[in-house]
Amino acid sequence: MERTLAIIKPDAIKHADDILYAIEAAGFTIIDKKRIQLTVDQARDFYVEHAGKPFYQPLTAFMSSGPVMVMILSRADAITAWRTLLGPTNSNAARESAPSSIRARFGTDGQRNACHGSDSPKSADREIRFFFPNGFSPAHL
Ligand code: YYY
Ligand code: MG
Repeated sequence: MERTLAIIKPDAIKHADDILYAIEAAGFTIIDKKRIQLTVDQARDFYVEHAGKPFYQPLTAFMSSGPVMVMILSRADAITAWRTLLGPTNSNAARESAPSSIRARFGTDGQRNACHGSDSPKSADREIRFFFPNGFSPAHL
């Protein structure tokens, strides 16, 4: 089993129940989850790979604009499977090429795209530690 980090972004928190249903229907186990609000500094740190790009400032403002749900998902091939379920980064493109994907169903545009998913084993490891530095604690689920 592989693990990945998922985030339900502020634009889609109102669809959290439907998104959680889609995650479980696709065979993922939710190992841990928590609802939090990021500070702008946490959002900048999380997305540091994009520092300097034109969308970095608006992205980090958006990500800290309201509550998010961060989750550790487990499944065979979880990183790729979750990225596939998400669909393309831009929700408008997702509606063209992957209409049943989460970004097609629940996202708005190229920034407000409903959910995040780690893009590699290295980033999954970093991102899980970023939000769950003390390891996961399934007792509260
Ligand atoms: O991994 P993924 O989320 O699919 O895309 P990234 O290229 O890593 O970009 C991270 C995040 O930034 C994306 O989910 C939306 C936002 N973004 C944007 O606002 N404008 C862009 N041109 C590209 C990405
Ligand atoms: Mg990315």
